[in-house]
Amino acid sequence: MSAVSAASPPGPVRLGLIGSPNSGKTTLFNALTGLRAKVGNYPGVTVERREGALVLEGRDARLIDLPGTYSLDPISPDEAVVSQVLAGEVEGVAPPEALVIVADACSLERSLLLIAQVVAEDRPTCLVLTMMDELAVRGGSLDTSRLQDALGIPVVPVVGHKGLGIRQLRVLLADPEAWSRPPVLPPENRLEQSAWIDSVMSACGAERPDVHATTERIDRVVVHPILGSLLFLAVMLTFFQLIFAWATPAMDWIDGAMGTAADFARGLLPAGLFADFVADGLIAGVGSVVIFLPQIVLLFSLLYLLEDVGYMARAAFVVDRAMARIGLEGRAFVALLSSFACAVPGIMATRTMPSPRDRLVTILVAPLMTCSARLPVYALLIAAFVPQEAAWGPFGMQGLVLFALYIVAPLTAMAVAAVLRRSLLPGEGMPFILELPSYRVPGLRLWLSQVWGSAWAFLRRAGTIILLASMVLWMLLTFPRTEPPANLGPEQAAAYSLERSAAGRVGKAIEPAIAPLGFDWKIGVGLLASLAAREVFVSTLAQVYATEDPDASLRAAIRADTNPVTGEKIFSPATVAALLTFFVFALQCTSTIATIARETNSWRWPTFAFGYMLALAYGGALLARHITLALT
Ligand SMILES: Nc1nc2c(ncn2[C@@H]2O[C@H](COP(=O)(O)OP(=O)(O)OP(=O)(O)O)[C@@H](O)[C@H]2O)c(=O)[nH]1
Ligand SMILES: [Mg+2]
Repeated sequence: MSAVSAASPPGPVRLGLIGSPNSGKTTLFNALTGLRAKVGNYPGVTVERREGALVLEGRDARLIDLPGTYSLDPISPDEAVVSQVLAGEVEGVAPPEALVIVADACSLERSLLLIAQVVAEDRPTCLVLTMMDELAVRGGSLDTSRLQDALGIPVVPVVGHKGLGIRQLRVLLADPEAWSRPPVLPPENRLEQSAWIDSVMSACGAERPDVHATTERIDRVVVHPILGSLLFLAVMLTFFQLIFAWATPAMDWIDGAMGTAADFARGLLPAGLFADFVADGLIAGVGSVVIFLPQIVLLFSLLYLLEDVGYMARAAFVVDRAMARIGLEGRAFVALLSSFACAVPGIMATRTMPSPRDRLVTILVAPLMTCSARLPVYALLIAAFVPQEAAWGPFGMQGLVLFALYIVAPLTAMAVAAVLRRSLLPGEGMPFILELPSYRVPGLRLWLSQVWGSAWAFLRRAGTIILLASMVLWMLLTFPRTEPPANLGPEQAAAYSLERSAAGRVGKAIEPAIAPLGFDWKIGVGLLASLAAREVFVSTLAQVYATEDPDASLRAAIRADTNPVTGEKIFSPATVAALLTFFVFALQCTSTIATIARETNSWRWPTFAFGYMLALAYGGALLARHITLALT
């Protein structure tokens, strides 16, 4: 155990991780701290500083994970974070005392410029070489002790995702005061730096690795102009098929369990308002959303698998080529792809974009991407109203509709981006400079922990925002209480009281505005509630229908609901089409609105985004309704 020397500053030693994008910094950060920061096989995953506490050989330390950067001269907001943290310009954040450079051993030469700049900072610095496994597979080699001599700083080889070399690294990191320092600092002028780089490369006797043969072979198909696009479509189609095909049994099971829980609560509690609150308010509300856990888990399992393998970066490449005329650069597609999970990290991922205008356009269209909060709404309506039979070869109708909903949104986003480019935010698109990573066999542990993280985030939302919304809505749907006339049957009596509740009255009040879309006041209440978060639409409908008939499943209840005056089905094909379209386009998400406000530093842009998306949603829903009416 190394003793803390008297000269070392008080408090934990601060270590900063610096390196090129996709070099494995966050993987190391997670391995050293035991945290679960987001890792992915494409450049630009980390866009913010993240700190973690750890104990190194008995000494307290703090490790700072930083966004990837090719040099210390920042060209984009995420890269600027690195220079700001180094210079101690971030308020309340002490600069790191020692720097840990992380470099991909397979592309050491391309990291040497950054290494030269960081070493020239003249702080204790060490170098961690990641991807040593890949270097060996690709027939390259590197003499780390000669590299250490050439650089004058300690060098540790690791295989980050497997934890190899981490123990030695911990020992080294515990004592930065003892790290060797170069006798002469690397040059600061670019020209001399390139002479310096050559000398380091020859001094360490590096055998440059061959191109990753498997990657090259696979990419001949995957990024091929025609085959690549076809493959992309096939991958996406299969993706949505699986989400329906595999999730159903687990969903039915959860559905049953929720029903049992509600019955159990009713049996336990004395009949009355409180029992209604627990069964129809809490269990029906939260349960109706939790049912979609299997689909969420499947969605993220497949998404992370594609991402970890390295396919997502290719998908961005293929889509970018197909959309070359839009005027958005490749990094925008990476941000838009992550918006498929959730627009909030997607919008934050735009920090990798150097051009402020490109970045703004991307932020404004990112909420159109089909985020996972839409999935419960789509899945409910599709499961209830789209027949299950096979429609097109192996592809079922339900999966196809889901695929269509997922694909319409990005196409619209491209169109909106093109319009913004030609009107409010003109400018030339930047060239595509996304570096395609090697294909990698993803680690099971990483994959499971990513999926678990997302599943947990979904459950946490259900336990917080959805639970809160369910409580508030139950009150609004229950009070003020109006006694129904005695001659009504139980179901009509419930409907009578519901219509006269606070929520019912608001729904009735907005009914004229949404009637052209075929929506009644119940859907109106759901739409208003969904402004907080999209899934709340599902929990609200569940509560509305549970009040009328606690025994029917939500799916069955919305199928059966009819207009009391005309006797027509409320959820007619035209209404369902309009409703799905509305959810494709509307910006019903307070977190996204807040994130846009924060990232653009104004309320103008979130207002603009909300407005144009509402216009698209209303117009699109109206169109969808009339097309469906004409067809049926
Ligand atoms: N084969 C191999 N893969 C690794 C190693 N270390 C990390 N990876 C993988 O490399 C990819 C990138 O890892 P990250 O830790 O996200 O890289 P990063 O440097 O934080 O990337 P940015 O945040 O985008 O700058 C992931 O798919 C990791 O699983 C390693 O030593 N060997
Ligand atoms: Mg990272």
